[in-house]
Amino acid sequence: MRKITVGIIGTGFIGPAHIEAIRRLGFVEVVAIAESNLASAEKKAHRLGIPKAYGDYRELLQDPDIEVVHNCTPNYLHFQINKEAILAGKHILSEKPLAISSVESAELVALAKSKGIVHGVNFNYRQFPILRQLASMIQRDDLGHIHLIHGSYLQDWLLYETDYNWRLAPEIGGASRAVADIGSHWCDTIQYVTGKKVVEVFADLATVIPIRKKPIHQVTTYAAQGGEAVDYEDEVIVTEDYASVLLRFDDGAKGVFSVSQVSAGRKNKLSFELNGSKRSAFWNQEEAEKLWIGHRDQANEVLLADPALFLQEARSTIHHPGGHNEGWPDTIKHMMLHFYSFLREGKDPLTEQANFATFEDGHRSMLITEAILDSYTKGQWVKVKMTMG
Ligand code: SOE
Repeated sequence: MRKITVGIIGTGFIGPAHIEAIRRLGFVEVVAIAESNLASAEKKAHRLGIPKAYGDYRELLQDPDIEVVHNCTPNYLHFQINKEAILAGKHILSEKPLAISSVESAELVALAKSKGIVHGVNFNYRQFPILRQLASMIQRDDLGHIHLIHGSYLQDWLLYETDYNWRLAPEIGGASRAVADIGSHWCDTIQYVTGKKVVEVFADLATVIPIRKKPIHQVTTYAAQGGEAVDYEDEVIVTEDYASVLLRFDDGAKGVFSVSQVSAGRKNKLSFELNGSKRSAFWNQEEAEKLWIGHRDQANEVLLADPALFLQEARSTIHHPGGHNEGWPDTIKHMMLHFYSFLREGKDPLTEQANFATFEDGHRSMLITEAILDSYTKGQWVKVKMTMG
């Protein structure tokens, strides 16, 4: 069987997670990687068992053996590489944020559509099977009308002043950090599960650690926690460690979420609660196999992820019996499975619904992030623009 061929650009924290997920599919093969220089690309390719290594992503884009490109580079490179990949006729799966501004992301949506390529953004949290189950329950009106949506996304990997990563620097990570990095995931997940859109925001932001000790040499995401020995210099930080955002949804529902990367003990706690006219639901990514369902007139329940307990329409998203829990890497595998099945089945991205986040979702996410920054600057409610590229 001929395999779909892939090139991965960028192999820091997330690139290897893409590679591992792709390898679990069986019908897709990673044939090349590109890094910022040849020596490091060759070293990584050797370690990961990948045949070709490029020291310049443009060489990878010109490789006729590659059909699909994954953009796993730092944020400031997303737009340029996504654009060049589309122009080179490759299908593309990009890391979030899709670009640095909504002007750029709108251009990418329009370009991708004009070339008819398949495009995806790695908003992986919506790929938890139990969230497909919750979305189906909501579609069946099990929760009733959802009035309130609240939650948070908390991490602690930037808690200390000596914690440093390229995401802290606006020229590499973009003007927003915690909101763009993890608030974007929270909003995508909520919108996917409820089917509602965020239309207006009121935000408060804070840089809890205004001066950090920046290592003289670059540190990979999460690597500082491994106790690497490093020399530091002081750097003024302008991107936010924390944000709280009031939300208005398109059907009148209200909500609020907080994000923080300085919350000791919270490793990757994306959680939310939905309060509907019949029931409530609560979910926490760190205990992803459990869905709490709240009642007023009977004992509350906890649904464990199990295909036998899922609604028919959610069953195909879960691949193991109950108790054989799926986690974060599995969501990336599900993302790849949906993306590559779409491609393998020859579906038309212009007319057929994708069951993964596309560039349109990536662009919508950019518009929400920009509205949040704008709201904080102005100290008022700001509407999320509706432009689609
Ligand atoms: C760092 O904050 C990060 O790795 C994000 O960039 C990811 O998207 C998130 O899934 C986990 O945390």
